[in-house]
Amino acid sequence: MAFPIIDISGIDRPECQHRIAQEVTEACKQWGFLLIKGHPIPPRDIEEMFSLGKEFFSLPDDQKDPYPITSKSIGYVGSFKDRGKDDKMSMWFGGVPGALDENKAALHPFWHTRTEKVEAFKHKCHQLVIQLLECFAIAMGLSDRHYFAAAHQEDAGNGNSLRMLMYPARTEKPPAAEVGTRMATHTDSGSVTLLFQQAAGLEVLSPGGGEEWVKAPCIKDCILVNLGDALSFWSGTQLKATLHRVTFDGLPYDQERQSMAYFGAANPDTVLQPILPGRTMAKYYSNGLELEPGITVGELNRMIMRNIYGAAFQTPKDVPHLGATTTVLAPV
Ligand SMILES: O=C(O)CCC(=O)C(=O)O
Repeated sequence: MAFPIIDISGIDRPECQHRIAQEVTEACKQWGFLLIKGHPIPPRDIEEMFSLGKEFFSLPDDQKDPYPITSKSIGYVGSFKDRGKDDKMSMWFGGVPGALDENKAALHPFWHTRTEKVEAFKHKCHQLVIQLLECFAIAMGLSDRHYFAAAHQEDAGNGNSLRMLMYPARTEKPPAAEVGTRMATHTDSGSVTLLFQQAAGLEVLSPGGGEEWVKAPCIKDCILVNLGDALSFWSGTQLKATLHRVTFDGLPYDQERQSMAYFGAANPDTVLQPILPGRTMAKYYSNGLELEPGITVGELNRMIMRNIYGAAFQTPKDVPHLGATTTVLAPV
């Protein structure tokens, strides 16, 4: 089964939309991953974001470390600090439009004059996510093609985040290369992720069954798209959220890789009631956490972020609703 590569040019034109919707949705049913070409995000905007990211990540750690990720999903996470052991750095830009300026204290000064550019890029990503969400509703035959999209307002919460990533090239093999990963195996928690890559290295669990990992292609001017658990659960698993990872085998320690993930999430108060046409659904797990119908997107997102980044994402409200299981979780 070949990795899906789909041309979405014309996605905003009614005469093309149905065909694109069918192709994109079929890929998401089989793989939960696809590459899109002919998308509306200008290459120069993507290049500019990559070059800002590169400049920032090259600053010394002792300058970046004082700005760690906060509960607003804004801030820096250094090498070997993410999921305990991942050899990569990330910079998170979470929140609604304007959140970066409102939370400047959480941002390294490098970003203070660049918040507008980052916000503008996030906005373009959000618009593309909305177009893809409309495709799913059309291809699933829902009577309202805005059914998913209407629940994804850009100004509704912290879930819409841009995360810049840098997997540094090292001169020596780090000790973590024996036991750790570059990016631990996981599924995303939101709805639609747009992944921009400058080099290959991401591995995706093949839909063929078993333990076959496939290297996601990295093709110029294409965006890798994958789905998160909220949308998969909500769709009654018609759409797939697929495990992915970056390993030291797929990306050796002496090779650099830069990527950016835009996580499009539904409004935090969206209640996830799976769409189950005539079926019952098996138990659903998101990175080891069982999801129950009725969970909100905000709760799911906090649960996942708390599991990875700890106390910064703890709120007293989470605990009674989710029950004891949430207090004994191992990091994913
Ligand atoms: O760097 C990559 O390609 C993977 C990013 C990713 O999976 C994530 O940020 O959740």
